Amino acid sequence: MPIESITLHHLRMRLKSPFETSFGRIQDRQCVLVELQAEGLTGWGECVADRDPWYTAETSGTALHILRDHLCPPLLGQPLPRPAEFQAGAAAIKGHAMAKAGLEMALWDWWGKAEGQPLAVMLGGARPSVPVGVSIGLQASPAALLDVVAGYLTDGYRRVKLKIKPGQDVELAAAVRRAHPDLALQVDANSAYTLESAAALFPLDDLGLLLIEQPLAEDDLWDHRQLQAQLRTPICLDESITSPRHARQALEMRAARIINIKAGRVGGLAAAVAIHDLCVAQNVPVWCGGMLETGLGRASNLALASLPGFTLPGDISASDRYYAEDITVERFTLNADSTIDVPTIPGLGVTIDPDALARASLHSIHLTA
Ligand code: OSB
Ligand code: MG
Repeated sequence: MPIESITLHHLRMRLKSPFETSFGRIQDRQCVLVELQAEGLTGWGECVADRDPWYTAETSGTALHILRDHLCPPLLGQPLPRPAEFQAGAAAIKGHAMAKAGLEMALWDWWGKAEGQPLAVMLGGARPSVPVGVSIGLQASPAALLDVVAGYLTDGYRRVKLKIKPGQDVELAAAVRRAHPDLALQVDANSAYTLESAAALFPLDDLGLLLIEQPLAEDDLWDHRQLQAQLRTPICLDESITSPRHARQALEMRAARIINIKAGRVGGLAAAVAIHDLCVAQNVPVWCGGMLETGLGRASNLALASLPGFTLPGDISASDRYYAEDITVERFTLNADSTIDVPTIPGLGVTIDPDALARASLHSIHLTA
């Protein structure tokens, strides 16, 4: 079943409201969709690299380059590989986890459709719905933040994550804690502190947080170990965990007690499942992070989060939290118990709306055998 073509769609999606983190503020989200054609079936994948190299080094531009010039050419005209075969072939290419993950996702989708298997089942998922929370960006003032939190609680979210950065941290978390004494609450610094400046975070230990996500630099496992030794609240690593090997080493080092798993950051769903399995074996809780995905990546995240070790709520909010117009026909909605249903249709279980795709598309690259 040779691959006839691969189309790369470079998208720009308008967020309903700006999203601000310690690394910057965005109003539009870019991503690259991978559309793979073989044997009359189409596999779709989402590469979560954004326009700017702020979260990690990859960008939509580097992903387009690596996909077009390195990852796709060996596949064109060849039999469609299993995800594991593709990863073995791509292992020679250093880095570019998000580019690899986007193409791998399209392979999972294609094989799921070909074999009548929903992605969740292929990955070993067990649950029909998964607990979710909402990730709230930095706001103009503490009062504005309290309003936004109250709005999401009214929507039904029972777990809230606050973005923090130096100068906008303890005061914000304390204000939300005072207003909501029993709320499942956590913070994410996106690597904005150093071991020295992180002393400002010690008062967070008295706020009963679920976790403190990625306080220090992404390549700073050792200093996370030093910081964790001084905090009762678990540190959760996001940016720092780029492979199953790093996950193992971080746990051995006690650099964190919880891991945020994102398939894009670790090079694909296969590596994400491997990290899940490693953490389950060591009794380390994991949860599924988010990258402001379209409906396509959201479907993938829901399938991944249905694995049994994902015991903490994921950053997988309902579709209406993100985009005025998504590119999938299906929309994900929040259940009354702060869960979202896992798709049950073969593959990712979602369909692309061609008109919405065209409206979001900046340009596309069509590769043929
Ligand atoms: O650090 O978890 C993060 C979004 C983009 C890049 C990095 C992060 C995030 C989020 C949003 O926190 C999570 C979501 O998709 O709702
Ligand atoms: Mg994070």
